[in-house]
Amino acid sequence: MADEVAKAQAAQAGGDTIFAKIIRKEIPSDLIHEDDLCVAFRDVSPQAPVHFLVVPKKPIAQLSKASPEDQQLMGHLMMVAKKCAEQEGLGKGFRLVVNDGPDGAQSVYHLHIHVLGGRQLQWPPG
Ligand code: TR5
Repeated sequence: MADEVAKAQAAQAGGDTIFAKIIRKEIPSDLIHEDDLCVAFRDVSPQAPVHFLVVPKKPIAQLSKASPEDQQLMGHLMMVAKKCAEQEGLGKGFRLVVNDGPDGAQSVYHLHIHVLGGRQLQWPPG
């Protein structure tokens, strides 16, 4: 089993996460964007030449737990992903990924959008 999938299956939902600590600047990250609602920082284990995460400051555990009041925030995250992708030179295209729950191989239970690019990505994913 791939490392990431094993990690995801062992992950527990709930509680303070590593991303909350990054948002509070208790641990360092390679930050590429911050505003009132979200941050974007480079993934510590990049799966493509460019791989960063867009993370809401609101601690929503996973997409399936988002509520109707989060609708605008969800749109904001997508627009920040697009803006940062432009800044990172991903003019030829990129991919957004949101892993949700054990079957989705989610390992950190603080909602985040992966943005991957800088090489030809394959389809379908595993
Ligand atoms: O599997 P999901 O979708 O939950 O993605 C979690 C992502 O967080 C993975 O791609 C990890 O590589 C990434 N990650 C994990 C940590 C971390 C990080 N990205 C940046 N900085 C990190 N720190 C400081 N610590 C981590 N444990």
